[in-house]
Amino acid sequence: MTQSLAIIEYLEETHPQPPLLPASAENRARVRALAQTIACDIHPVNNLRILQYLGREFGATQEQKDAWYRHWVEAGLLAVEQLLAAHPGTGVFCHGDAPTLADCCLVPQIFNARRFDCPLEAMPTIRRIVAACEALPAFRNAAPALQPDAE
Ligand SMILES: N[C@@H](CCC(=O)N[C@@H](CS)C(=O)NCC(=O)O)C(=O)O
Repeated sequence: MTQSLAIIEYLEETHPQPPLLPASAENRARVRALAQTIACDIHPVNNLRILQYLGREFGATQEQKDAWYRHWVEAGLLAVEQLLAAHPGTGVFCHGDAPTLADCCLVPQIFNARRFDCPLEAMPTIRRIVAACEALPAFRNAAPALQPDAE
């Protein structure tokens, strides 16, 4: 099984409780849009193979690769911040007061942003939501370092 979003949707279908998608089609569209903004717009251009290609094919230095990473992550996360801050559906979490598919995508992207020292000061809503997620054992136990294959 491949692709994070497909895997999460599979888990949602096979383990419907607690739900990671809201009850109404409109709200599901919002949650999926948030998740896809992260998984499809932000994540791919910052993946390791892209950064390695920039170095290998164009001679980009580490500093230039870091600048690339920060530019695209910051631009993408600022868009997510706007989607969250401006919407009445945002609650303790990205949508409402229980975690959804959107939070499942946001938390690892922020883990990655911290790893690359990407500034998050301009994203207060994201920081608040991620703190709420990180207070939950389910998110804490999913930290990369705690996985059996962590290097
Ligand atoms: N679109 C894929 C992306 C998977 C992916 O790229 N995973 C990262 C780790 S989070 C990876 O394998 N990076 C290594 C690389 O870029 O070569 C998904 O959502 O599952």
